[in-house]
Amino acid sequence: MTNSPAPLVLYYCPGTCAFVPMLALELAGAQYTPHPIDLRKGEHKTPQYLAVPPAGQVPALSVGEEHLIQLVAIVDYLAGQFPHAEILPADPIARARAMATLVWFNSTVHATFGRIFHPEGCAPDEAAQAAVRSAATAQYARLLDEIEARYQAAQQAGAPWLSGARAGVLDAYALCCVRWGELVGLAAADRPHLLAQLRKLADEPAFARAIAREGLPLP
Ligand SMILES: N[C@@H](CCC(=O)N[C@@H](CS)C(=O)NCC(=O)O)C(=O)O
Repeated sequence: MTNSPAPLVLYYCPGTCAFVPMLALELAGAQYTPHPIDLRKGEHKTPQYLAVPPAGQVPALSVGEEHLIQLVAIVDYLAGQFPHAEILPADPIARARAMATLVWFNSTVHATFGRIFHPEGCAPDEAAQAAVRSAATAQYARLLDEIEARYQAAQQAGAPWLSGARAGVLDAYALCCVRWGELVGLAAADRPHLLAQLRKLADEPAFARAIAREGLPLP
């Protein structure tokens, strides 16, 4: 076990993108307290939680008295704090490439689900919301192709995982997005290669721990 200088508390909800920093903590062998926040019950909008990370979303990571939000920033913090775990590559170019993929998941693929699950944030009336959801769903279908293509490209370059030789945060984000796709009828079932690869994540010890903690099945 590796000790961080300050106690770490990860605020998460099973099935959300908080799985990505949870995986980073597990890769690091960090001591942390997982603090579940039930989004369906609205626990992320309670005054108690809003007082912790002002955004009212998961993930959030408390580091002693400090509160970090935004998945990319949390992963970057953990990568710096636990260099032995190689949460992000040490080589600057490889790290920049990994960050580019992490940001692509966060700002493009994940953001698409924001419009699928909450079109009311983009359009005032129901017809317009249906159009937003439909367009975003079609966009995710194309992005799912790209996720699969990125796995193929990685494997052609000799790496089994998006994160390289060992499965990591990029693969965790891919898993999250593929799971969300299932919820909107865009399962990866017709992509047997991608599905088989993601199912192998259960054999990776850090993933196995995070998956067990969430209590959710793989796609
Ligand atoms: N940009 C944020 C997005 C976080 C986010 O979208 N979290 C979702 C769960 S995956 C959430 O908390 N949704 C509830 C809400 O926004 O009210 C990040 O990268 O941390």
